[in-house]
Amino acid sequence: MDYTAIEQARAADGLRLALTGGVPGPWSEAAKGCFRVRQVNYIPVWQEGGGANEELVAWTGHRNAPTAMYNAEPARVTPVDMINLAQRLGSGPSLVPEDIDARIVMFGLLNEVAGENGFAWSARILMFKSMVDNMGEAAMADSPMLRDYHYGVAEAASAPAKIISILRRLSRQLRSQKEAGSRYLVGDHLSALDIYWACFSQMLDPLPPEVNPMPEYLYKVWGLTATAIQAAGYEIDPALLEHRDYIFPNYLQWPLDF
Ligand SMILES: N[C@@H](CCC(=O)N[C@@H](CS)C(=O)NCC(=O)O)C(=O)O
Repeated sequence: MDYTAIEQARAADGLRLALTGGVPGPWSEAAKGCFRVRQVNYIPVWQEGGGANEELVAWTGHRNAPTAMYNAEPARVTPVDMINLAQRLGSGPSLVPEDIDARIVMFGLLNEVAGENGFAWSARILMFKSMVDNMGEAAMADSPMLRDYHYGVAEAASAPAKIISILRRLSRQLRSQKEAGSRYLVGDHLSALDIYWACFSQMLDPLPPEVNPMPEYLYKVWGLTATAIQAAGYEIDPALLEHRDYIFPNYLQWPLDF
């Protein structure tokens, strides 16, 4: 991915997208996927994962990624923001089902996968727990990520059960969709939820380095999720991974580029 310097991006018009650089951060990757499917061009800007990102904060008001800046409009940051912006600016296939019930299920499951206290949020809490266990609380005290994503001992203790309940609900969704003859998580077309789950599944089972050349440490860190939920008696449903193995090569950047 060819990132543009912040100063230059800030002076430009159109869509500028701050993305966690050098890693396939699921929130950033899924936003990229939505703009790709809707055929929206953007200027990519590097966000340093875990860094203070002062220049970015001065421009957008946000430290983390993805942050979408469209012309002079306010910054957009959440998955729902990304989807709505891609829908508004783009012309590719719609990311949002027409059917109201499918749409409600799609946004509900999206929140479970990518929202605050959802699957990836809880997986990230487990990642922080391991960092605190290994390096000590004092060494992690200044980490902006522990602060921004509300790390705590109680949150870490409840994370595996939260993750498992979300994965079971996704499995149920895929099962009933399969029975209805669909490969997608809702309805019979691709939706934003398929993109989000494909990208977020990396925190359950990372894609291999041939198609996903991410740093070695992330394999270890993301592997913690599977270890924790397996220790709690959960076995990964292969259907969850078969889904993303279909979505990635058919709809998203493949191999990944970050
Ligand atoms: N802004 C998103 C959350 C995005 C998010 O969690 N981003 C993470 C993962 S890509 C991130 O930027 N991590 C690196 C950091 O915080 O520096 C939201 O409000 O839902």
